[in-house]
Amino acid sequence: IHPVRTGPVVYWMSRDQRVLDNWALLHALELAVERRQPLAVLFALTPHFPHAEARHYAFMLEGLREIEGELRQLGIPFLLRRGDDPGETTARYAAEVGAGAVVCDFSPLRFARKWKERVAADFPLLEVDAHNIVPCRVASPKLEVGAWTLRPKLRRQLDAFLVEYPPVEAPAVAWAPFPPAVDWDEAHRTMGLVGRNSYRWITPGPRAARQGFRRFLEERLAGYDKVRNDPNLSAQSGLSPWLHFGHLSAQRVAWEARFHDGDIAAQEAFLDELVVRRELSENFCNYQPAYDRFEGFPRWAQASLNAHRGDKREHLYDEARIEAGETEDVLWNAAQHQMVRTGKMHGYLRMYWAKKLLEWTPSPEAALDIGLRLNDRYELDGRDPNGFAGLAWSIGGMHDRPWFERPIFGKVRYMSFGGAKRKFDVAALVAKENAAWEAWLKGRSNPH
Ligand code: FAD
Ligand code: FO1
Repeated sequence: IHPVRTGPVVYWMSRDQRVLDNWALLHALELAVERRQPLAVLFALTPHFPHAEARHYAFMLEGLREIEGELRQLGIPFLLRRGDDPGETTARYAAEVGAGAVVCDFSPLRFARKWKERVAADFPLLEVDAHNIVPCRVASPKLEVGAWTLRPKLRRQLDAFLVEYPPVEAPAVAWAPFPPAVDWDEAHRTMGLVGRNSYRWITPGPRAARQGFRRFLEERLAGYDKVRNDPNLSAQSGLSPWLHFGHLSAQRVAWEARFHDGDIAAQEAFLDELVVRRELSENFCNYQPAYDRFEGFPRWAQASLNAHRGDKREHLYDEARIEAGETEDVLWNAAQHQMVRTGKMHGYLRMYWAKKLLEWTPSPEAALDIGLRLNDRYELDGRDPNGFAGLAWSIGGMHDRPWFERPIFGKVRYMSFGGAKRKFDVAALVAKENAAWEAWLKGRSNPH
């Protein structure tokens, strides 16, 4: 670990892509002011982000463009540097400007840790958990078994961390000379991106994220607890893409939702998802090195799935057929098409969708691999700890308890078509999605 040196401060932004409500940026600013140094914000863009597709990059770059503008108003330069390895890119930039310290945000994912090791080898690197309300390592020092073990720990610490953010102020020492503005058209071109954000239902960037959250708070939070599991209703918040890219701070969302007048049961249910479930996913990826493998499942689930490896599978589909959404299960196909078409599958369907993969593939390993690949390729909020935890929950009983033993699943909780029919109007969902899918396919083959 290198002590902070004399030299400019660099905030290496990666996961928390926003100016307001960002503890990592606030810390970098504080350091710069304290040491009478200028501050720059760097984003190290890699074309090799695992499973990221052009439409994810387009969404992200539009958000970054807004961020560059906000920073310029504060007199803070924003640099977009491209390179295969963000750790290398950042170390190179830090050397170029003679950085005294690099501040970065937190991610529990393997590749992000490796990037950081590269920077920390040569520079003082200060990591600030700007993504979680109770910082991941403070919330718990170990892998938690389930929401029931993490929840009381978070409750005890929440009042200390769920606070209002201070404002972001311009640094005292200006960066000179101020670097030229980013050429965003060139950035899109070099990443091979054609056009801008292609999602019709969501606008990228912190401003749209704050507006989207406000609308949810005023119009849809009441009743969330009762209807969030019905995929025919737009009852979920729709915040996950903005939370994933850091356009919106979970702490801001929790702070405002907690003090919003109205439906207490709805508030509690929403905060349980946003705070407990989300931070449980971070805990899983941070403390379970095998967060994307069978070996990361709890021991009872591994043993039980092992005992059922030889069970007969009624249908075995190859990945292409699964990806095309051409199985015998109309609900599953609708869920898959919803994900491919919109980049966001409803939360209830995600569980059903992942569990079916266990029935239709030769092994739990194959189910997990295909599930992660499709989730990350198609979900706008994919490539996130929530995805790793969601798949490990569905296929491997992570954060769940053993259920009654049955074929293939062993003691891992099972979900059936019949169960879905009892919860919501499956026929209506399938009809609606099929119509939307046909229209979408037509639009793709004839864009004009
Ligand atoms: P809301 O219901 O409005 O919830 C608000 C926020 O709470 C979400 O944005 C999210 O941050 C958090 N949250 C809600 N449910 C969960 C949950 N089960 N676990 C952790 N956090 C939760 N979420 C992702 O963000 N990215 C993924 O790639 C992802 N993949 C999943 C895969 C599977 C198989 C499963 C079962 C779940 C997955 N989830 C994932 C979790 C959850 O389904 C989504 O976060 C949620 O549907 C997003 O929609 P929303 O923002 O409208 O949710
Ligand atoms: N972060 C980066 O620092 N550089 C990137 O090039 C980058 C690309 C990217 C693409 C898709 C996506 O979903 C996220 C992306 N991120 C990128 C941000 C990313 O969320 C976090 O750095 C990781 O999730 C770490 O947890």
